[in-house]
Amino acid sequence: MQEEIVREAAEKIVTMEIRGAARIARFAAETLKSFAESLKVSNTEEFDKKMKWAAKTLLDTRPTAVSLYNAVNYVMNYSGESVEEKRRSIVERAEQFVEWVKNAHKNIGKIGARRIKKNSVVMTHCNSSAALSVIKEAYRQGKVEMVFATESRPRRQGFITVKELASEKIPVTLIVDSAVRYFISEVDCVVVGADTITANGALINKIGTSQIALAAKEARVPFMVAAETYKFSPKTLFGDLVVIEERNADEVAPPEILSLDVKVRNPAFDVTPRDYIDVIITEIGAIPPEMAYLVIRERLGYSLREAGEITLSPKHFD
Ligand code: RUB
Repeated sequence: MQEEIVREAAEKIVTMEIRGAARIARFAAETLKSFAESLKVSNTEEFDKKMKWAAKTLLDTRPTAVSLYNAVNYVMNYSGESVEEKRRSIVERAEQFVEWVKNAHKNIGKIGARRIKKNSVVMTHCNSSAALSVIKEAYRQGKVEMVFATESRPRRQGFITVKELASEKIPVTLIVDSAVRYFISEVDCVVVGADTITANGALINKIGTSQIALAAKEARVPFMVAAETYKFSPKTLFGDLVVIEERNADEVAPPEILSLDVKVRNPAFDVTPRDYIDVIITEIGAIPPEMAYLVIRERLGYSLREAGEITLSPKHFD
């Protein structure tokens, strides 16, 4: 069954075998491509219907990272008169999106590294491929002395970060999330990734990010966000709020606690207002958070003028 390609991919995103906003986006684009390539249909209506189903199935996996929406939206804006033309268009668009991801990471590394001073101690949170591009490039340029990586409860993505840095011989210190303020005075700058940047420049990222931003502001430590332009949310321009995913209680507490009459809540992300952010490093430049609207307009093609007319869903899965 060709549908299995999509069901299996969705399962990998839900269970977090594939995780992190950029990886999820790239994987979704690649999945739509494989599904389109495998589809055996007799007419274009059937083709469109199946592609819409695949798009929706992928979108329903995790609600917070807008990169998933932007990836699916990009690929699903395919064109063509025949099944073969449509298929080719999807393959092309998916490949273009994957290139976007790869190039964005390279440029973000270069641009972000310029903002890091010599002999810096850098703090990061969770596991962000974009933030790590900056840190690794700055290290290559001899600017990073050491990295503090938070554990990032409950899923401990900090372990992935320390493994990745250690494998490149970058000095790294693992700390628990609650030790951030204890160590912040030893830090020269914070670099984190993004799941979503809203039209007003707020950051949505792994739970705990906003506490780090608060501690950084209090200690006057620059707080930098590494975010590719497909992390900016066109939907927020039209008033949509970002949905914060709440995951299962068993990620937080063991069975003996869950069996008690105790409520457990497990939000996966939080919101850092723009006042706490010094700069957002995108692949097209280092911008203040106040410029988020311009990125959405120039790079993603949505503008306020169109608010009355446009449909935010891509034309093929309305
Ligand atoms: C991952 C997370 C990352 C962003 C950015 O959350 O919050 O900081 O997704 O990562 P989860 P990247 O592990 O729950 O998916 O820069 O790789 O897109």
